[in-house]
Amino acid sequence: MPRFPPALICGALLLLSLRPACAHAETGAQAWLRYAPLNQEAARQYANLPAVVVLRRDSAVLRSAPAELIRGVRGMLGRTLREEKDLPGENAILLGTFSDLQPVAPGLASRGGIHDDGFLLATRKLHGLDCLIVASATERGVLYGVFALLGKMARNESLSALEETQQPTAPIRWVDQWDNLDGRIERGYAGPSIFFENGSVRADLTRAGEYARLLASIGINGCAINNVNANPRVLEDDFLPQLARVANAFRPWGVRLSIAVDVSSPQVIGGLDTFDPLDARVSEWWAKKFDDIYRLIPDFAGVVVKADSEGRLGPATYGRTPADAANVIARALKPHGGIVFYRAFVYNHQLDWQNPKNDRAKAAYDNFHPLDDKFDDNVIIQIKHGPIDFQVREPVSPLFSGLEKTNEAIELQVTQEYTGQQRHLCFLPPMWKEVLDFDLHAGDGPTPVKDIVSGKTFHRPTGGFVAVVNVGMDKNWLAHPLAMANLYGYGRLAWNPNLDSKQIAEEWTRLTFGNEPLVENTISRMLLESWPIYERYTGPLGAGTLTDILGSHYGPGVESSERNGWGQWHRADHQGVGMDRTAATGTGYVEQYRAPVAKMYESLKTTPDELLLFFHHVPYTYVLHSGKTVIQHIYDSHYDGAEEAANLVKQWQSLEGRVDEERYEETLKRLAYQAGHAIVWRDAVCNWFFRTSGIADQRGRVGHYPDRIEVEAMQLAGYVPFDVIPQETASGGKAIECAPSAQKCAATFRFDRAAGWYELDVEYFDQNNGQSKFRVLLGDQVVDEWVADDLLPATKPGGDASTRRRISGLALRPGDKIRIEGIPEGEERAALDYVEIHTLPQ
Ligand code: GCV
Repeated sequence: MPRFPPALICGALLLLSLRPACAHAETGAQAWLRYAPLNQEAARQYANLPAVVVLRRDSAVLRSAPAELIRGVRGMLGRTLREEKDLPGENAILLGTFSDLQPVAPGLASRGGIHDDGFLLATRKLHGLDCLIVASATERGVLYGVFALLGKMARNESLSALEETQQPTAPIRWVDQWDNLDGRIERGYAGPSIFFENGSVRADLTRAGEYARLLASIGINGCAINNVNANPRVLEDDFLPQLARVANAFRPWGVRLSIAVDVSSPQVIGGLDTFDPLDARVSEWWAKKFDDIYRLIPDFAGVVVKADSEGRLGPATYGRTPADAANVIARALKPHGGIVFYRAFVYNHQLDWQNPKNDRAKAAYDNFHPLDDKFDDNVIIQIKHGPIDFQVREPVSPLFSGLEKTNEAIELQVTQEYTGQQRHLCFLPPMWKEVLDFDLHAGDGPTPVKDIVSGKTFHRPTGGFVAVVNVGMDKNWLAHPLAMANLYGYGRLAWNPNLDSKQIAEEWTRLTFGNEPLVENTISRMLLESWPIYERYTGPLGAGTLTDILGSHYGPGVESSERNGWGQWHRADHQGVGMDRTAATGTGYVEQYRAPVAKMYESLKTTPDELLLFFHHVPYTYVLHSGKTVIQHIYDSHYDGAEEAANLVKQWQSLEGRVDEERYEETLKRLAYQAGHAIVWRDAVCNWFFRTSGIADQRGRVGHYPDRIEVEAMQLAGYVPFDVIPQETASGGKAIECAPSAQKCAATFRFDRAAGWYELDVEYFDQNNGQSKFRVLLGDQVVDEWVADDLLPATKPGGDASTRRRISGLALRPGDKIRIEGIPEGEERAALDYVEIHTLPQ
C-alpha cells in the first residue's frame, strides 16, 4: 500500500469535511487557544449564534472580552461579529459585569450567588430577542466567561439553553516565574526569559502579553515574574518603570504583576546599615518603596519572599522570625491592597547527615507552626505541596494542617524540575489531585488540602494556588509540545480542584489537537499514564526522584542524595533502604501530622507502598502489600517503566497524519529520546541497587544484556576507554572517548548473529559543551550519521548526557563489519557507551 504524506491525507479529509484543522503546521504558540476552524458539522450547531456582541462599558480588561470573542469566532466559524455598545434590534451576545448589565438584563447577579471572578453563561429572552449573556461581578470574570464560551465551541459543545455558573474555589490563582534579570531562568527548560534580557526588562514584551492572555484563559490572576532567589535590583528606582511596562502588558488580561523581593534590599540597595525587620528605618524604607511602586503600578499585586533558605539572607540574621519579616513588608503593602507570599521553604541545607534524627522534611512545620497567628492578614504562607522539594512522589506537607490562623497557598511546579525537564512526558495533574484530595484530618469532617488552602477549612479570608511555571522564549512556551497540558491542568485545578484529571486531559487535548476521537483518546491516555511511568523508571516507593540532586536534577544519581547536608536522604545501604521518620524509632516527622494521618504513616502495615521508603527504613527483602520484596519491586518497576515509555512512542506513532506534522515530529523526537533515557535510568538505578544490596533480580535481567555489545570491547582506533562516574550511569561502568590528540576515532565490531532484519541502538553521550559528529558504517556503506548537538544539562559523560540513536531496518549478515566513527568537537569527545542489536519482527 502506498504511503501518502500527512499533508495529503489531511487535504483529503478536509475535502470530506472530517478534519479541517490538521493540514497546516502548528508551532504550539497558540497553545489551547488555537480557535481552529470547526468542521461543517460542528459549525452547523452554531449557525444561530448572534452576529452582534455588546459591551456597554469599556476598561482595559473589559476591552479584551469582545476582542477575544471576535477573534475566536472568526477563527472557528469564519464570521466576524459586529461590536455594539448597546442592545441592537437583533439577537446579541451581551458581555459585562452584573452592574453594567443591570439596566438591560436585571437580576442576573442573584443567579447562583456568583461573586468575585465567578461568571454566568446564560441564554435569555430580552425584549423579545435571543441573547447569550456572559456576566460576572468582576471585569476579569467577564473575560473568564468569554474564554469558557469559546472553549465550549472549540470542543463542539452545545450553546443552546445555556445556563451555567462557574465560581473559582479560591481568590489566589497565581503563577511564579524564576526568571533572572540576565534572561536566564532558574529551572527553566524552554529558552530564555520572556520578561528580561541583559539585566533589563525586554524592549519587546509581546510574549509577556501573550502569556498573560493564556493565563487569563485558565483563570490565573497574578504572576510574579522574577526568581525567588531575587536580585535586589528589581526594587531600584530606575527599575520600577520597567516593571510598570510588564504590568501594562498584563493588565488587559486581568493578570496582576508581582515580584519576588530580597529581604536584605533595605541594606543592599537602600543605603541602610540594616535590614532588621523590627528596625523602624527598615519599615519606613519598605513603606516608601511601595508608595513609589503603586504610583507607577496602581494594580500591583504584591510580593513573594524567599528568605533564610538555600543561602538567602533572612530575618534569622537578626534573630527575628519569618513573621517579623513578612509583616514588615505586609504593613507597607496593606494601604495599597497588596499581599505578601512568604515561602515556607525555609530549611538548613547544611544538616549533619550523620545524625539519624535530623530531617529536612520537618523544617517547614518546625519553622512555621509555632508562628501560627503571628502573621498579618495580608500575608499568605506559600507551602510546597510536599515536605521536600517537588520529588516524583512525596506525602502532603503537614504544614497545611499546622496553620489554622494563617492564610495559606499551595505551591506546585509546572516546570518539570525533578520530573524530566520537559524532555520526558510527565502530566502532573494526577499527582496534584492526590495532594489536593488528601484528607489531613484537621477538623471534624473531611479536610482535604484543597479546602484548607482555599481558606474554607479554617475560615481564612484568603488563600489558594501558586505554580512555578517557567515558560520561556521557545515558541511553544514549555519546549515539549505536550508539556503545556501541565499549565492548563494547573489553571483548571486552581479554578476548580474537584475536576478530575481525565476530564482535564481530554479538554486540553481537544483544544490543543482537535476533536477527533482517536486523537483525543490516545493523547489523553498517554498523558494520564505518564506520571506513573516516569515514577516507575526513576524513584519508586517514595524514595525521592533518585536524580542527581547536587547538579542538574535530571538524570539518575542515586548516591548524590547521601552524605551531604541537603537532606534529601534515602539512606540506602547494603542492608536496606528508606528514611525512618516514625515517632518510635525515627526522626519523628510523622508526628507533625494530625493523629489519624500520623497513625497511618507510623505503621509499616498501613503506610501505602508508594510512600513506604519516605517513612520507613526496611530491608530489601521486606515484602510490600503487593506481595513483592522491595528489591524485586525496584527491579520490576524500572523494567516496566522503561517498557511503558517505549510504548508511549508507539501510541504516538498511531497518530501520524492525524496531528499536524510539526508537532507530530517534535513530540515523536522527544518521546523517542525519553524511551532511550528511560533505559539509562532503569539500568543505573537497578545496577546501583544490585551492587549495593547484592540481591539478584529474580528474572535475571539486571546486569545481563544479551543484545548489548560494550564499545570498550570493540576494536578501537583513536578511542580510549575510561571509567564513568558514577559508574552505574554507563553500561559496565565504562565508556570510550576520543583521545585528546585524536581528530577522528572509530570503534569496530563484527556482527555474529543470524542473517535478518535488525535495529541497532547506539548509546552515546551528548554534552552541551561540544557538537561531536557520528557516522555508522556497515562495511563501507554509511547507514546513519548525526551531530550530537542537543543541549542536555551535561558537560561530561554520564546519566544526564547518555542518549540513544536508533537505526532501524538494517539487513545484517554474519561477519558484517560495523564501524562507528566519532569526530570530537570542543570538550565533547564523541564518547560512546554501547551498541544494542535487536531483531525486528519479520
Ligand atoms: C529557586 C529547589 C530548586 C531551586 C529553587 C528552590 C526554591 O531547591 O532546585 O532552584 O530556587 O527549590 O524553590 O526556592
